[in-house]
Amino acid sequence: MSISSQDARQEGRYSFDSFDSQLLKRFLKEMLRIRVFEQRAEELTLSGKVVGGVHLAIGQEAVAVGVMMALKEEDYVTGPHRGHHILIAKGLETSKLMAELLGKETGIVGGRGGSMHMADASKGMLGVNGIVGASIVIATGAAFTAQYLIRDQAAVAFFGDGGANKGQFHESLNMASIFKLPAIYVCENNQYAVETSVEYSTAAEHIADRGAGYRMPGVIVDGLDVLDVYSAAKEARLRAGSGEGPTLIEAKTYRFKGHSIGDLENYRTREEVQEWMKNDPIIRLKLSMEELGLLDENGWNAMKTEVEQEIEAAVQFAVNSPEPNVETVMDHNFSAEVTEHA
Ligand SMILES: Cc1ncc(C[n+]2csc(CCOP(=O)(O)OP(=O)(O)O)c2C)c(N)n1
Repeated sequence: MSISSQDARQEGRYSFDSFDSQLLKRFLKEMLRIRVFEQRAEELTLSGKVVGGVHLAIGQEAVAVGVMMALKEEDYVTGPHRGHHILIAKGLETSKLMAELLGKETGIVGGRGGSMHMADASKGMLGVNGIVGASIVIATGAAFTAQYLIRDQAAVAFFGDGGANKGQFHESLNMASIFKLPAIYVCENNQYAVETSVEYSTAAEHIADRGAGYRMPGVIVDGLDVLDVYSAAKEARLRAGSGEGPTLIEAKTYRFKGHSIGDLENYRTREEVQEWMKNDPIIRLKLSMEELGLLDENGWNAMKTEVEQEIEAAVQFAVNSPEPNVETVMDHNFSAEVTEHA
């Protein structure tokens, strides 16, 4: 099910006029950076240069960008296995992310994590990871830390509709609510968990409806509309910062590509994919900006060229970087100290 931005505007959830053109250009450029990064990541994977599994978020760019633009830089973020869009929107360098994909020494975690295990705690990015549901628990812990240390920080968990059906979701939302933690739970409902559709796996009509069970707002946004996502995230961040507690945001979105590269996609029709692609979040914002005279052909081409050059430089950096030194292969994998209990 899709909710169009037309609906969002008619319902008065946001007004296009309240956004200045510079901010709109930033939304557009950030989404484009993610898209081009992902397209190159796909090519590199198909040509055998990438180590490990890769899950693309092409189509889901608006969720990460909309949420991140509403946050403070120091806020904590966690994400699931499908996380390139989240990492880029959080401000991690595309060159280090690309090098990590290729398993290189210069990668964001020294080439040890690959696509599914990237992090940079110095930037509040506590990591994406391959355990479905884990991002929810880690962000809840981070929100607890922020509250305990009386820091003006919020913690955001991104997870999929599959993640929302794990026990961790329920335990975390309950705890966050009773403690009024500064947490924001962002469910990227891209309609499938591997091959299982959300209609089959999920009893609730909307995952957002579960917010009521934990006495927190459950907000549905059009996940293909960056401004709708941003508006809801801004409100959630205000709630978190003013001690009102957590918010659950369900972004109705779609992954335009398969679950991972190589997925045969037998579980959905081409027509269904094409229908959703008509709402491509990048094209939609571009067209709206053009209609309003905020972007012209030259502006768009200049933006595209700049983004393509950045990502091409990231690819070159990654390709030309050294492999990790085999002597150090065990470093950073295990805790240096283990406390033994009797
Ligand atoms: C705890 C756990 N169970 C199962 C898996 C296998 N698995 C990997 S991705 C995935 C589906 C996740 O779906 P969703 O949360 O909707 O995210 P999406 O892939 O749609 O982005 C599953 C079941 C896993 N990685 N971790």
